[in-house]
Amino acid sequence: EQTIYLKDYAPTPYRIVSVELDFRILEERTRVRAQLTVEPRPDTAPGTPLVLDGDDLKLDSIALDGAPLVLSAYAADANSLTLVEPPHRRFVLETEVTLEPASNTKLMGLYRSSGTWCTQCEPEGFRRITYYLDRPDVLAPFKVRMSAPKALAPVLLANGNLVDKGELGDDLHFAVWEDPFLKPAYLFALVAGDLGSITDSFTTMSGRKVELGIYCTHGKESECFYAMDSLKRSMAWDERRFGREYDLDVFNIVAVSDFNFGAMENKGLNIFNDRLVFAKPETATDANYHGIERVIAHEYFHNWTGNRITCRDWFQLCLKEGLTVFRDQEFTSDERSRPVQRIHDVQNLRTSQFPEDGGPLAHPPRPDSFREINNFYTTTVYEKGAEIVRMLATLLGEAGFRKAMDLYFERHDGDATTIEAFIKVFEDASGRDLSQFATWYLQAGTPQVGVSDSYDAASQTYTLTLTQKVDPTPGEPTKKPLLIPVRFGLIGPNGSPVGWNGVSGGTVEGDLIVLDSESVTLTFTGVANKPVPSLFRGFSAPVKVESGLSQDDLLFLARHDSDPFNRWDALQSAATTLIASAAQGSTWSATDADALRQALVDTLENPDLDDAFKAQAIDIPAETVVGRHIGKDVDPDAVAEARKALVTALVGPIAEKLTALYRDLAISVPYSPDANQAGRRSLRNGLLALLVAGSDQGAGLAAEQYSGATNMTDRYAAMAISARNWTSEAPALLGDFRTRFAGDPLVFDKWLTASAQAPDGGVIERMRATLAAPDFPRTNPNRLRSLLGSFVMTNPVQFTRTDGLGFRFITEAVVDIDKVNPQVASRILTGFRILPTLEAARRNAGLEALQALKDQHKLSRNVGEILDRILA
Ligand code: HT7
Ligand code: ZN
Repeated sequence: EQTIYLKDYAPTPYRIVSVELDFRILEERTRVRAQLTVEPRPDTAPGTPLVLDGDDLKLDSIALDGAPLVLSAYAADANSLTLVEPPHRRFVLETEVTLEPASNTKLMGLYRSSGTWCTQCEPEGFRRITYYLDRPDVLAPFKVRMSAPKALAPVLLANGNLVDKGELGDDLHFAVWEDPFLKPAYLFALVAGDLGSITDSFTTMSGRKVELGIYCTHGKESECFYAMDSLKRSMAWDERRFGREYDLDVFNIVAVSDFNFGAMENKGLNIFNDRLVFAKPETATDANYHGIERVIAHEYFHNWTGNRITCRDWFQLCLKEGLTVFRDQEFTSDERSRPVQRIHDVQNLRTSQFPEDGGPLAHPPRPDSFREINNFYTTTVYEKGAEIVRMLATLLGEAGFRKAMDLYFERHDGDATTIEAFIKVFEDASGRDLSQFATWYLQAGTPQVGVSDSYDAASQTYTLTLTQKVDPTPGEPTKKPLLIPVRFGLIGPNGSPVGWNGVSGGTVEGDLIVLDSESVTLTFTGVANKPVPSLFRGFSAPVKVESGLSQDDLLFLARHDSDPFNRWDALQSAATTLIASAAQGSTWSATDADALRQALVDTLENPDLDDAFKAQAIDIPAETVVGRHIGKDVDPDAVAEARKALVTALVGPIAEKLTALYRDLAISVPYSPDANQAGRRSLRNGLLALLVAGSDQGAGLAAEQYSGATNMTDRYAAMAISARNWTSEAPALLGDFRTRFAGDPLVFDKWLTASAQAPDGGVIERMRATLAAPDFPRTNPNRLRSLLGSFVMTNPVQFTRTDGLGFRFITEAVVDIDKVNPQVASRILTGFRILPTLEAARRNAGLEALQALKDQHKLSRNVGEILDRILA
């Protein structure tokens, strides 16, 4: 199968001057007529063929400048349309194709979701709608006319501004939308359906009024207000923080039930997975509200970082995605709590990106080859991409970063550009040489930073050595040293900061060490007392630190570090180390457990810390995080057992205290999704998780909370914690939840997720039965991911069973799903990236299941690529 290489990039020989599309939508089929005004580029040789992309298309008719083309002038098949010898001047190419959106289960191109016609074009869906130069560096203005039966589709939407609408005969009507901004085809969107809506408006900083609309299934309008509020706050924030104003008169969002991803930033017409729009307290959790706010912001921010400035080719994906994730993280940090958001984002990075970067699917944030671009919408491109932008912000400082971003918007507005151009902007704005820094984009793998230090009391000299190394990753046997910003502080014996007079041996800029070679030794003079170093404050770089700190030093940092991130991290490291060593055969001492317990109690009782932070601090690292820390020959049963034993040891002596605290944290006022209330609930549910895993009374408390809950956050937490610990009440709670919310698909997802996390031996049989039920919606990505995605990613005990049952359950499901929706199938299969970390029996059982999948089935390019990379 064909591999595509970045080095082969060349501009198209023809440019598309403008696009006019006419969609005639009828119940059974949609006819698409495209009029493309095309011209050769100045350096294109006469006679150069024009090759347009297609995918699963059948050409009905073709004309050039109004005259039908003779057969010898073109060649068309499902995947391309070639004009053999186009005129060497501007011309209009007109094509017609017929689509059957209802049978488009891949959910790319034009498809129907619960009756609504909608599109998904990123990255290569537009070629499933019409023959086109379907690549991000081909920018054109689009005018779209659409007609449809009024009864089926009273709402007709596309990008840009509505310029005409009216009635046609036969109960049809039409609308014409025009987008004045040049855009790549991946930002095209169209929606036609019978939808309800809510409307609002936003006045921009220059005083323009923008009409805002959110469209949804009838009856769901009242669940869209949090999304609307998030949108307005995003628009205001982008003006305040980045000086970016919205540019069209309309901004519409449409919620659909069948969607391959979270949402899509189509120009002026964002399309959303409905799980990221709908919210009401009885059915949505605080985490859902948080997710809605974040993704609404993310897609809105793409208007500048993605749409106005887009990518030259798909290798540059993290140009828009990494930067936009950074922007949405900053938005949430400003709207809620910065330290809590940072911990949240780092937890996410460590549970998803680090495993990707350390396994068979590792790739650089800016890859240089792929077989299937859909497989590269990864946590490395998104979340590591955001960390790289964050490091730039750290290196340049707030003002320097803003200056560089201003230059980026000024210099590249209207461009389809590259990572190199982005870095160049930062070099020009700051005067810094960022050539070594750019390696972060080009090299895979998580750097490991080693730390050693010594203190000489006589000379009051403190010496700190930092080393870096990156293990080989697929296709990259040797690694270059990176430029790593280390934000740091030195802490004295009484917990206050320790100063120094001078430092030599490396670059220190204020509170930042610039680690730019394999080893740097810094000598600090005038250091009055032996300090404990607090390194990578705020997680200033996406690295793993081998701090060499003792449990005592870690717990000292947990109490005294002025940096909240490092306080949290110190507790996590202390707990991870204890669980990992127990899982590998040693046991912790009673003193270690006592000290960690005391640190947890001190954190809980500290009046200066907020509830959301405390919740994160008492969250004992998940089995998957500990497994990753161990790194190889992992036995998930042993990890689970060690984790359970540690929680029991920690909780036992303080169960009464924790229960009292749990009870005190009950909220008596009506539900609000705000950060304060959500923080209080998360702390209370964090305590519940400890009590259920580590005490006898926990299971009963969870059951009590479940039945008394007045909101979904508390009800879901009680059920999910019970399921994860497989308490004797868990089956009844799951059963009640399923019937109580029967008929609500987004709540069904929650049931599927919690069910898949049960660690008992019966979970696979139960999941099989769920999947086999005749009414299980087999084509809906949310349902499939909630069940299978959460099983592979968060239930290592059952997924990696030595008898191979968990692995085979997934490969069998992947075969079925692949026939319907290859994108969903390949994403589920990525769960097998864990194999190299497992002990031999499990690893071999997993490899056997994968080999059988490869040998016995014809697979899509999506699944084939992931499979080959894991098996390589
Ligand atoms: N830029 C969007 C990516 C996306 C997508 C990718 C593949 C298949 C379907 C998709 N839907 C949306 C979303 C984003 O990052 O904002
Ligand atoms: Zn994005």
